[in-house]
Amino acid sequence: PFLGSLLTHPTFIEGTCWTTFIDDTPELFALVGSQNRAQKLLGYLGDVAVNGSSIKGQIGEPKFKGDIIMPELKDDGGQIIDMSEPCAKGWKNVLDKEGPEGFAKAVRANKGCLLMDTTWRDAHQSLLATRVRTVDLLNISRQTSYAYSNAWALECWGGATFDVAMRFLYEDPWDRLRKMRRAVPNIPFQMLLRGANGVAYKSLPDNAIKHFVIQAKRYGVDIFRIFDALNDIDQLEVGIKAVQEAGGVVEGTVCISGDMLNPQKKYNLEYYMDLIGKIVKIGTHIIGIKDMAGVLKPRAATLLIGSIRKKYPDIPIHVHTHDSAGTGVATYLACAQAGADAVDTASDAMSGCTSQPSVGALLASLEGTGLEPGLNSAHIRAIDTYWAQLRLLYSPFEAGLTGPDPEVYEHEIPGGQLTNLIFQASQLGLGTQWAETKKAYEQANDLLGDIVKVTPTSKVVGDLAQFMVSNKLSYDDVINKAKELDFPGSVLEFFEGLMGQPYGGFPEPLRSDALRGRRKLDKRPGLSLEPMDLAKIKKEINEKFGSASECDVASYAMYPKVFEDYRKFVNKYGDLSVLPTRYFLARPEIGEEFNVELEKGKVLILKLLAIGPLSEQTGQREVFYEMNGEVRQVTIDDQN
Ligand code: 3PY
Ligand code: ZN
Repeated sequence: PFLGSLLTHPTFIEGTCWTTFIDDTPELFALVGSQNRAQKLLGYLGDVAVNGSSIKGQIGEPKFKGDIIMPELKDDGGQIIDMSEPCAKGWKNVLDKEGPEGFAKAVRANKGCLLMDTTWRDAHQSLLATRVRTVDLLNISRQTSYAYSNAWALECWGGATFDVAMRFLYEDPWDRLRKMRRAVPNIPFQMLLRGANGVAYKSLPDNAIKHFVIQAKRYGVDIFRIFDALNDIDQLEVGIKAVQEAGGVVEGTVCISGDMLNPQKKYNLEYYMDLIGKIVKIGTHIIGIKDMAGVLKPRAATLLIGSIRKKYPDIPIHVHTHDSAGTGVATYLACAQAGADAVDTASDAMSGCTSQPSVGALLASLEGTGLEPGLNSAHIRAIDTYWAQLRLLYSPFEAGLTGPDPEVYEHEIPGGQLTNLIFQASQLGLGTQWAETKKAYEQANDLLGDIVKVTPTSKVVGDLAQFMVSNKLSYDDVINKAKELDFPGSVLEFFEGLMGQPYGGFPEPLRSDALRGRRKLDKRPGLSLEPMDLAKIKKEINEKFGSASECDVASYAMYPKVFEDYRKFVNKYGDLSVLPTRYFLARPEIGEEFNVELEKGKVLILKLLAIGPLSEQTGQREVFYEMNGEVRQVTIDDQN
């Protein structure tokens, strides 16, 4: 069947694009050894049956046990919409026809304030430790292509989703991108790119960033939100240039820090306008405003967006906030009224707190203002019934947030990190130290010179805060004992200049005292990094794992060890992205039947029959599964 599908594939017949054929059509190549896949899958299922899930960060089992009820969308006459094909209407058509400049023009000419849905990226990064799997995105993709057909974009890739996919979910992020793209052809896709860091935690050689962006554009990303965690323009420029060269839509982005209206704060209107001026000069199609902690209050938003709108009447403004303080909708309303072209929301059940503001709440708030986003509220609510079920399915990754935290105006912890820190504190049994950690975070930020805090600099501040709490160090202790303290690695990397240059410079004498003779970069790190030998990487991956695509090279360039571990896992257990999440995270009941569609048309019907007794000699157990009517058995090491 493999050779048959290959020889009759149109690309093969045309004889075009041979070099990218493996990347474009991995499913054909995945068929090789498909007989083996079922047995590998049984190995994973058997392991979960005996030892439970080993997914990092998972606490307990999913609260959702039943079958997910899929929403139907109805037209104005109450008829169920035929969704046998994805929706064809949407802003992606404008972009593909008119290019990035034409897209920007059309957006400026649009009267309403468009919405970007972040449910597929930032919302689950901020609420569920980035653990939502490809299968659960694809299952709702058809409905999403209809309900969000007039959306600015779906934010669905980049940020932490890239490494978490490989590291914790054993999935290929590129495979996810390709599959999403095929499933949703009509809505632009947006990703989050950390400037010169790509999707990693520190700077990479420029050629690695360019190579990464070329693959991302090629396999489905349209709009690139490019930021730098210190708003370092030299670092930003690397990302912007890479996207310009790849032909993507550039959303050059400014990160918001602190209260702009507080005269004591160093990040004020003048600072932001100056930075935006530099971004516009390098060349951006969109101006991105990234309020990663949710500290942009409505009045500040009116001033900032109003000023940008006035100075740059032709450039679309796209605003991103987190609802940590509970003020996100008020901020967006202010942004829309001051001239923002698009803002970011999440499906209601995946919104609020550290995530984006709720789409339903914003739609209601914009009603009758003349700034309506052009989405059908009933369809959006229908999609949300799916996400309400998914939220329960992923309950093992909840941080236990109970409500808004207006203290964010003081500690300024970004949404994604806030949930992470709460989660870590509760896992370490440090729940009571959470209030202390927040205070220490504020002090750590002051010690580091009041820096912009977002991946990766937010980790620097978080690591220093945890270091202070666990070693019982006060603000003054850190200053006075800096020459002897064994600072966390991330703090030293920041002081070395490996994350770029902070606005206003590094704090002295703390920097020198902490570094104690280590190097101090005063230019962007990429200038002193040798280009990566990407051809050599490809050859080595091929030798080690038997195949290597350009996407594999890009994954390896960002995360060599994570990529290798992922490939080893796949060699052992196969591609698990097709396994329903319930059985990925927990074992079924004895006798419970479920299906796994290995590839189109190849469905396995599985039933756990029994888990055998522990063998004293080997420390192993036999697990018995029924697979398409036949009894199969796997031997599993009991780790308990
Ligand atoms: C990321 O870099 O992953 C972020 O979400 C920053 O806000
Ligand atoms: Zn965010």
